[in-house]
Amino acid sequence: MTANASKPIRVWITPPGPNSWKTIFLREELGLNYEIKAFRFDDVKKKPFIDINPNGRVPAIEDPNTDLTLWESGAISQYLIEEYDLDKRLAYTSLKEKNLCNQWLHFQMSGQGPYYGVCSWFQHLHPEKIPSAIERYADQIKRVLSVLESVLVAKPADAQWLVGDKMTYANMAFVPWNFRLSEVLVQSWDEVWEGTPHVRAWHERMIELPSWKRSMEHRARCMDEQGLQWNGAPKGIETFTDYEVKIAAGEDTTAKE
Ligand SMILES: N[C@@H](CCC(=O)N[C@@H](CS)C(=O)NCC(=O)O)C(=O)O
Repeated sequence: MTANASKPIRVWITPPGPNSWKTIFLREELGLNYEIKAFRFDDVKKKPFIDINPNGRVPAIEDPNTDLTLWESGAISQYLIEEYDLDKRLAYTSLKEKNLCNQWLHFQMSGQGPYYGVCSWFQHLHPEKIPSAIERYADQIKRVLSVLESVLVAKPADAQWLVGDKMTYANMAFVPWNFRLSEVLVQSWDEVWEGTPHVRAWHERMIELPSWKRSMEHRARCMDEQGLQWNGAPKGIETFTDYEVKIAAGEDTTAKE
């Protein structure tokens, strides 16, 4: 049973980056009452948003039902599960499974998100191309994927989830960054999953969910409203390479991360 929020929970997002979509995905899967407050990436370190999150990063939420303002997507996931997923459809209450979900969420927050984010930065947005930096973080991504693979491969064929035998919020947390792997590594969809077929199958099961599809429809709409293409580049710029040239020339400071 989901205890629905009687007043909509406000979710502050900038549409291009992946972290906000972790929160939206969970809300969609729980069927929660929420509203998106989308604003431009250029304003992430400005008022009014820094009054919500002094760290100037999205997502952040304001829940009028509990009078709580919260930032850091991992903390938001745990709050939503605690407060609204009453029968723990996407979590466990048993000591072992509950803590293992927590472990995977921490791994996602400290191991997946930052490495993918930094790789993407050096790959696309850093004004100089530094191959050793790109290689370092691309290798870290491959390592994170291989950790996931080693766990999923050992699970029974009909229960390939990180913890127990069902999808939990911990699995869902990995989806938004893995969804961007082709862009981050600049490789085809088949190439990014080389050597990690169980991670690929796990990821592809989750992106087939209606809740993920709805989340991506919201992203498409928010990007469109801000004049951005799906990859984060402003409309009118043909390729990401052209966008990189503009960034390097200092013509665009709205780098999307
Ligand atoms: N650990 C944070 C990371 C959030 C984060 O880095 N969000 C990006 C967008 S995906 C952002 O707001 N970046 C702003 C900036 O780089 O100044 C979380 O998971 O909530």
